Amino acid sequence: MALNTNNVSLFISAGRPDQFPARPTPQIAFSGRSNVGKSSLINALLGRKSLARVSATPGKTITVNFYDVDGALFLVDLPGYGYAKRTAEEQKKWSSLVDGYFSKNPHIDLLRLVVQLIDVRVGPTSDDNMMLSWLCSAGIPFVVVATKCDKCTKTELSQNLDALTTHPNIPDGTPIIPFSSPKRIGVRELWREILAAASIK
Ligand SMILES: Nc1nc2c(ncn2[C@@H]2O[C@H](COP(=O)(O)OP(=O)(O)OP(=O)(O)O)[C@@H](O)[C@H]2O)c(=O)[nH]1
Ligand SMILES: [Mg+2]
Repeated sequence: MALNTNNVSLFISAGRPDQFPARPTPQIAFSGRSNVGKSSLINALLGRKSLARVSATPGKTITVNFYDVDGALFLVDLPGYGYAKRTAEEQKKWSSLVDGYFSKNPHIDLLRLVVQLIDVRVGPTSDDNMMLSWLCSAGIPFVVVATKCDKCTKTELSQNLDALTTHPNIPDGTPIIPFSSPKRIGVRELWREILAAASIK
């Protein structure tokens, strides 16, 4: 691939929409419930152990993190939803930041793909369903990544992937990529989707 994925840094950890980068660089956003494995997946994609912070206590960092890959791509780690122990104040901050990502991002025109993570053992939660139907109605291109597939037996995995394929909120033809961060399953397939969406050869 033409992209040097070793040349990567945290561009900004934005706590407010006015901190989103003005630089016109294609963006790939990662969405999912808290603890689904977004930060781990970004580390796996970039072959790093701890570039994106992986938290034992979920949902505590409420920021939108922009990782700059070789000056050509931003990987955007959105704060996870569905974290029950959030205070009302934290929940408000979460909503305004995630809404802000889509409505106040100066380069939302450069959002090429949303990578929607779903825990393959759990299947889509009600929050996941809300996100999926919103992505469909907003016409934002997305792929589904089925995370933590190392925690399933082969039979469970194939049943759960089938259930995703036929899920009413996941349109026919949506790529569904089984993924495991520790085992690096799906890394290549996901990069292929990302590079194609960002038109990077
Ligand atoms: N077995 C297994 N564990 C995983 C996988 N991905 C993430 N985890 C674990 O799940 C927990 C949460 O992972 P994170 O990557 O921090 O999840 P997150 O979606 O970024 O969570 P928030 O930042 O709170 O929204 C950590 O304990 C990870 O080690 C995976 O593919 N397989
Ligand atoms: Mg995270």
